[in-house]
Amino acid sequence: GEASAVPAASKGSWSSFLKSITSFSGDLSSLTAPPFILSSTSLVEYSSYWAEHPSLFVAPAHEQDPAKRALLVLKWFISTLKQQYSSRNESLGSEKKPLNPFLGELFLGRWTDAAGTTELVSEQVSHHPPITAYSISNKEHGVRLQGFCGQNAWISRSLTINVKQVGHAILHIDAFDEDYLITLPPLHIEGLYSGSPFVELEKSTYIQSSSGYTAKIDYSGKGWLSGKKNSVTATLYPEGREKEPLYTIEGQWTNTFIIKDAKTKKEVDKYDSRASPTTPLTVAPLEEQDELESRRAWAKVAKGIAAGDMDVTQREKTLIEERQREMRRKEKEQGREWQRTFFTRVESHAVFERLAGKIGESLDVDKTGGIWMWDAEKAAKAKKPFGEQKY
Ligand code: HCR
Repeated sequence: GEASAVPAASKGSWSSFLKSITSFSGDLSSLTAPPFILSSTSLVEYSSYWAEHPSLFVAPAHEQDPAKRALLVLKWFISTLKQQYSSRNESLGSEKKPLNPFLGELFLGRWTDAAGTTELVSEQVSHHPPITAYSISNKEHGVRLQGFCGQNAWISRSLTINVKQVGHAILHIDAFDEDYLITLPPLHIEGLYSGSPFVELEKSTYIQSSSGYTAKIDYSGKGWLSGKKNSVTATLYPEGREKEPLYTIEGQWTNTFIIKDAKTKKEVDKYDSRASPTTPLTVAPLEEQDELESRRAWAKVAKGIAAGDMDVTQREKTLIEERQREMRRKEKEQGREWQRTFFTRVESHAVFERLAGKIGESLDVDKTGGIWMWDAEKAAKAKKPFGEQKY
């Protein structure tokens, strides 16, 4: 069979883990995985994957032609996939199980580079179901991304974890007062048997712009159409005219993809992830962080994981969980709800509704605990990252 990446001492716990998940379905955070597959990074940090190339993120704001602008949005989106879905394989050797964020957990930071300052605010807005909301903005270029997401999972017989993402993201470009609704790809986790899990994307997603363009992105892996892992193809077309594409994209989201003019079949642009280093995110030093900030809150757990000390890890995790349970109990008793720092639950979302209809997308508020919107008033009251105030 496959070569195993499971450390000798963990073979037993890995096979009982595999046995335990065969009947699993629902909330992935409830899985208890063996220590060697645990990551010390909280899921609330994953929102940062959207903008590790700030220059690609802001580029559409400077394109006058609306079709080319939509193409730049599509190019940026595909460039984020490698960060989102395969960066842990590169940095940690395989996909790992992230820490399960507590309600109210924050991850704040900024990228400073040629694109100026791009700010990240990520907040765990719901615990049951687990939902993360985020806002990423670059004021100088007038670009912001807002969204929220959660995951529903089930295991298939071949020991594959299937994950459906719930939620969406909306990119807004001030200069053109334009919105782009971005849907999130279904994925599955392969390599569980050999203890080296990795993500493959599947099916398709859309980017629908308020300016009348639709991008359809198709994902496939090894053994499928192209036979290559992490394959992606996409077309950009005027809304409602899928058969008349303006641009096509083909390649692998983990390394290169080529953009062609659909009529002339000539290459107009390409992207090579290996030639596009990411800008590191700056996060405040632990001692300056608020208690709700992820790395500060999980510091002791992270230390336990790094040291391979499961007693410390478990003890510190339990402390956080018990404190959370106590807070929920008090809130219930007093008939109030935890106040989110940056986001608010709303009844409807006009931009989403306007664009979603065009691509057959709908909101499933049961699965996302509501519709989560950036709340400018709350944000103004919240402290800012770095400088005199904390966040
Ligand atoms: C499924 C996953 C947690 C969720 C991660 C999400 C969907 C989160 C939102 C990001 O924008 C994109 C994203 C990327 C990740 O690939 C995806 C994770 C992959 C694995 C992880 C599981 C909870 C881990 C299961 C445990 C196994 C490895 C033993």
